[in-house]
Formats: sequence, C-alpha cells, structure tokens
Amino acid sequence: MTPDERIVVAGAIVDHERRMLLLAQRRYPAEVAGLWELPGGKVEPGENAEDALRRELAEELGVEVRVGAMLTERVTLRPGLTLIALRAQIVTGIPHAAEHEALAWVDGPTLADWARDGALIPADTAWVPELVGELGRP
Ligand code: DCP
Repeated sequence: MTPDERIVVAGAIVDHERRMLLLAQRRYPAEVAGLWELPGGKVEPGENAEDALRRELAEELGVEVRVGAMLTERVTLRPGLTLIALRAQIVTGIPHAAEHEALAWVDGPTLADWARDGALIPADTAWVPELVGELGRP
C-alpha cells in the first residue's frame, strides 16, 4: 500500500439477532443518488479503520457501535481508493438518517432482491453473498 492510498470503510451493521442489516440511501453524487449502501466514509490520516467507522457512524446515524471483523471482499473504487467493510453492532442510540435520504433494515432475502434489482451502490454488491450467507444464521 502506498502512503497516499486511502481507505473508505463501511459498516455492515446487524441487529442483535444478526437477522437484519442496516442500509442507507445516498443523496449524492448524482450517479449513485437514491441507491443504498453500507454507511461509512473515508479513513482520515492518523486514524485506523475501526476509529474512522465509529466516527462516521456517529456523524451519519447518531449511534455508537461495537466494531467487529472485516468482510472478505476489498473493492478498488479507483486507483488509490479502496473500500472495505467491518461488521458492527449498535451499542447506543437509534439510527436516524442525518446525512442519508433514508435508512432501512433488510433481511437476507431482501438484501439479495435489492442487489439483483440494482438498488445497491455497485461497489457494495461485492459483500452481498457473504452477508446473505450470514444473516439469520444461529
Ligand atoms: N462508497 C461506496 N460504498 C460505501 C461507502 C462509500 O462505494 N458503502 C464510495 C462512495 C464514494 C466514496 O466511497 O465514492 C466515499 O464515500 P463517502 O462520500 O461516503 O465518504 P466521505 O463522506 O468520507 O467522503 P467525502 O469526504 O469525499 O465526501
């Protein structure tokens, strides 16, 4: 990884039963406005991915999260910008859309449907098989 490599970290936030995943609907830019994503944002210099995710989710959703393990897929958004996802669960707060158009909790079959119907940000479809396989597992 070069020094100017930037990471975008997204949160795969699941409920306490690990049955539902939280998706957030983007407002901007125009190419992806209206599409759904795992909420997150860029890791700032001097920050690690876990801290960046906690900061972004506090800003965007108003929640405090416990951060878990990384999902397998890493996506190159463009040269020098890589997207990763970390599992997360809400510890404090009820998520609200401070920066997004809307939020939705979806179960595995719904996530698969939305992905098939093109409702997700293209990059985030990389995580769908892994998430669909995990949601609802005891
Ligand atoms: N992105 C993505 N999937 C996600 C989250 C982000 O493909 N689940 C992409 C969209 C953008 C880039 O990552 O191209 C940066 O995301 P954000 O705009 O959400 O992050 P920031 O708000 O930190 O970036 P900026 O400061 O540029 O607005």
